Amino acid sequence: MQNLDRIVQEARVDFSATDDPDALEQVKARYLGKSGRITALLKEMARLSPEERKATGQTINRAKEAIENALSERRDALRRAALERRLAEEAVDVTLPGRREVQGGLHPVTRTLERIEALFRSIGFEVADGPEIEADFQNFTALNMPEGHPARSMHDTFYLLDENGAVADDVLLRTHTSPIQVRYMQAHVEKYGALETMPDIRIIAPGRVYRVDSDATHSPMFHQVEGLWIGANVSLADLKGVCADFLRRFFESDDLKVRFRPSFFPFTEPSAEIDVAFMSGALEGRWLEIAGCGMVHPNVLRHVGIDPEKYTGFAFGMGPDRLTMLRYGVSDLRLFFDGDLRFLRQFV
Ligand code: 2U9
Repeated sequence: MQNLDRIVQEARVDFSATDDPDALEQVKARYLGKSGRITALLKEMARLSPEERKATGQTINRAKEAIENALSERRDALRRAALERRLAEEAVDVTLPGRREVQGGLHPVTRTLERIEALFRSIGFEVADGPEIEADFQNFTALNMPEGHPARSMHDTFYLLDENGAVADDVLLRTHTSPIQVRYMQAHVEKYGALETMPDIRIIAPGRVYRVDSDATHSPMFHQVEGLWIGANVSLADLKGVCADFLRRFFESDDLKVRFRPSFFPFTEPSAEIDVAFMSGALEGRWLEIAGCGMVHPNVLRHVGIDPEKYTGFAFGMGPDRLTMLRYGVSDLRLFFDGDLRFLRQFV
């Protein structure tokens, strides 16, 4: 069957000339499909005698098998070639150096804030929060700083513009975290004011504050943590105990010297500065001003609707930026806020 050998030979040539698997299936149809050449030969066998049909059938089937084998070899060859192409394309150079995981870390001031919060939580204080854009009442008036008070001047305070672009003198960036406590006290009075007695207020108020001030020890944005304890019998002795105990735990120094030096703040009376002295280390024996404190002024209590004849309380305030400078020996406050990673990475 000369003719059949030629067909098989042609199929082999056609298969090897085809590089695409889909096209290969179409080439296959030309030989083995419904109207393919082999199928046509098988159909023609109807005209043969039974003896001829048997012999011819065997020969055609051998040719068909040969074509099927050639087809499956070509399919395998194309599959292997595709796989090899993919492997070459997706090759990974395992000798390249790995990409290092970038190690992040908390900002040193955040660490100080978290430490302060944990220490106060451990003695039953709640951590309160509030808006950085404040109203005049909560930032100044309620804190016994009435109109005309120097702290309200535009030299000291960032005011915001109203919708006409004019300075809105009743909207400002909070200059201390005290308005957090004012708002907390107002909400507390709202909640318990109608009762015979109200539960104690025991909170700290950490956060960012803003003043028009900038040099090595002042930044226009800085942090404060203030604290407040209001109750029926809260005294100056409680103030001294809580503050001294906190400072000894914060600086991890049982023999830290703590002294209270009379001072003045509009929102407390009496008021005091708190100084500490370390008994060892680079700053040994030097008194450092570390915080301010006092008994909450009766006017402040009245402003939020608390009767100063029934309740008293103490407040304190400190600068966590300065505490961080002391703890890590940093001399310029601005380094904390420049975002220079060479500086910040030292604390990771
Ligand atoms: C209310 C009543 C009183 C908070 C207080 C200070 C004293 C104080 C400074 C320390 C360094 C601010 O961070 S600093 O610059 N603060 O000296 N702060 S008493 O008094 C309050 C707060 C809220 C309702």
